[in-house]
Amino acid sequence: MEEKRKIPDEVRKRVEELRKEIEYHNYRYYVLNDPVISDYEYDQLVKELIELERKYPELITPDSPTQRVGAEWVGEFPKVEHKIPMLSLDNTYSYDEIREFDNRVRRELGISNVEYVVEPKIDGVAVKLVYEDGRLKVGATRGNGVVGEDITNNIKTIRTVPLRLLREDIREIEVRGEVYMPKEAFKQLNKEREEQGLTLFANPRNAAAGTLKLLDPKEVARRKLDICIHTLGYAEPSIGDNHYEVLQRLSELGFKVVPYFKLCKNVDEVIAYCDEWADKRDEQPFEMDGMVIKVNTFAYQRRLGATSKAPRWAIAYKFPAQLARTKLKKIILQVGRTGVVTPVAVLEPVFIYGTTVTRATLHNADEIKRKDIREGDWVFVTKGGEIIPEVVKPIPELRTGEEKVFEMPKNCPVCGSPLIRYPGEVAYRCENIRCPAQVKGRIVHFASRNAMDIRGLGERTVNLFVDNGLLEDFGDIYYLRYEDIVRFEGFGDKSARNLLENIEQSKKRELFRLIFGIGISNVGLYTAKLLARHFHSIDALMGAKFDDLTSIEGIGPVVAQSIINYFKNPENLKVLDKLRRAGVRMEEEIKEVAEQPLKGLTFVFTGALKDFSREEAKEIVEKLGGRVSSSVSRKTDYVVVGENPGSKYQKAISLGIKIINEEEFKKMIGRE
Ligand code: 0OW
Repeated sequence: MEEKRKIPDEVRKRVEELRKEIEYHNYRYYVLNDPVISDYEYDQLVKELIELERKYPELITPDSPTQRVGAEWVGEFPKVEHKIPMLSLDNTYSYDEIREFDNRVRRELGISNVEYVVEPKIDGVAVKLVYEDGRLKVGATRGNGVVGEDITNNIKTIRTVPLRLLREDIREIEVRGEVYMPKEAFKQLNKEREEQGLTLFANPRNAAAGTLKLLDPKEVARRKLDICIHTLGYAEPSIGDNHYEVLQRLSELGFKVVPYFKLCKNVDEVIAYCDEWADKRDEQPFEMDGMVIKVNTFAYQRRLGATSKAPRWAIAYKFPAQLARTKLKKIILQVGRTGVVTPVAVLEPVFIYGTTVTRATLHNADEIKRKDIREGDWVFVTKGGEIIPEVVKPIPELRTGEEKVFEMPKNCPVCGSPLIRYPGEVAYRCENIRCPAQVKGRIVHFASRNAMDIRGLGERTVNLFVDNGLLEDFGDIYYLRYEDIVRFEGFGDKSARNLLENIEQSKKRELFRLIFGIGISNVGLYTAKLLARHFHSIDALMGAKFDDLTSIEGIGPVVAQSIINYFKNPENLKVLDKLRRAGVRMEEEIKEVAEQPLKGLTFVFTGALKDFSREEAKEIVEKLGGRVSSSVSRKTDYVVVGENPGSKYQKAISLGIKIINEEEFKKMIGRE
């Protein structure tokens, strides 16, 4: 066991003092742009700390200001699971859509007025920062929203990321923010790259994303990234019960929060502020593609919950993107799997935002009437960052009188059933559950990639099978026979067998895919995962009462009622029964979920553990799918530090390996 030398207390004290003081001056200089000491005095503090850490390397910790720019990383960035999913944002492109958002929010909350916070939407890369006892532990990308990449080493090089907070009474806190490359730094970087004959970055966002993925923190540090913190993930203890207050607390903790955030008493103030910003964005040092509008009160945010993609308590308002002009040839109607009828504009092909556009959404009949869009009109089309182009407005001056005013038909264009429009809704719906368009839409959804993922059962094949009476619902999929399939044009022996094999494989999919695939309204992918993790089987979900459902974090009353209604419908139960009889798995293999929480992770132990011998700890790690190594390398995921750690601890620090103590290790193995 390595002997641990005694370090004089006054050295420990001085090192701590220096770290706190340097961090504070960092904050004053980089975040507030308001230093209170000269650069020379600041440099003396850093020099003294470097000298003390050189003499006593065992005092070096990852959050020391001297550790901002670490060693080069080798191989893949480790994966990090987000305790709370990192959601993205739904977009709006007009003030009316902002009003619609406000109407929905107030309707769902059942209150007459809601306060919002409006802030610039910085065009960067979404990241999260996790602090424990005021020290930075992890910096990670959003990834797919559930699992991101650990890029702590690169995040630490951003001068406006505090390595330790200005207050240490915050036990645990996670914040979300946007890493961006300031316009000036972007221009400078592309100039350099041009001189070196390298490819140029298309925009600051791509430059920031590319930089964060670099393996060498020194190169990252050189590129002058910046960050704005905009959302609290969680804090223990709480730092406020509304967004506006929390942004102020975060700033006091040492974060650079998103600038120019404003508390708006109602939607009119929100729109006025967005309008004010539409032409102010060009003078900002950062790229911004719009504004973010958030319900201010956290209790209301919790009640509104989230969809699979985005919170229901926030939206982005995107500044109008570039417009293009073309002829609207005709308006066609698309009937979706939920029966919603969407008018779509068929356009003379037009090039916009890097693609040729021939279709654009008209959203709904109200929009067409409000904008007075007619078939045969010349129209302006926009295509923001989103992929769905939209018809913005007609050009009446170019009308010849031949144009046709659009009227929503009384009946479904596919099955002829009367179209219904519920009060307070803009959508027209075909309510005929047997409408071929809905039947097809439901089957395509059931077989889609995020649901049961049945390759070869896309829109074209589903249309063919439904039109030829092979499929009436997604339950029939599991009763398709080889001889039924092979007689169709385009299906040879091999493709028929492949399709049947893919269908057979899909019987064993994870439960969340089935819950998402059966198409319960308002249950998207994220909610399906919540429900699968909570109920573990379709039967348990079917038996859930309203209160069981709303007691789940992220499931609001609207979703709960949709689930109850779905399982009350005998048609749905009939189809579920077909699936069950065909052997489709209707429950989660609980053991699979629990079995391998440490799968693929490498641990090194140093120092004596209180509750485990080295052997026992090794055994537990291996039983849970992990691996134990005797030496620390870049491939090490965790170094578990017990009493009197040895040189492996230093090595872990110098390599920036994640260091956990015995308590944290016990939490990981479920022994807390
Ligand atoms: N880019 C931004 C920004 C912001 C969202 C995050 C999740 C719930 C609300 O400036 N100011 N505020 C939010 O709040 N998100 C932003 O960016 C989002 C994060 C993920 C995708 C967008 O970049």
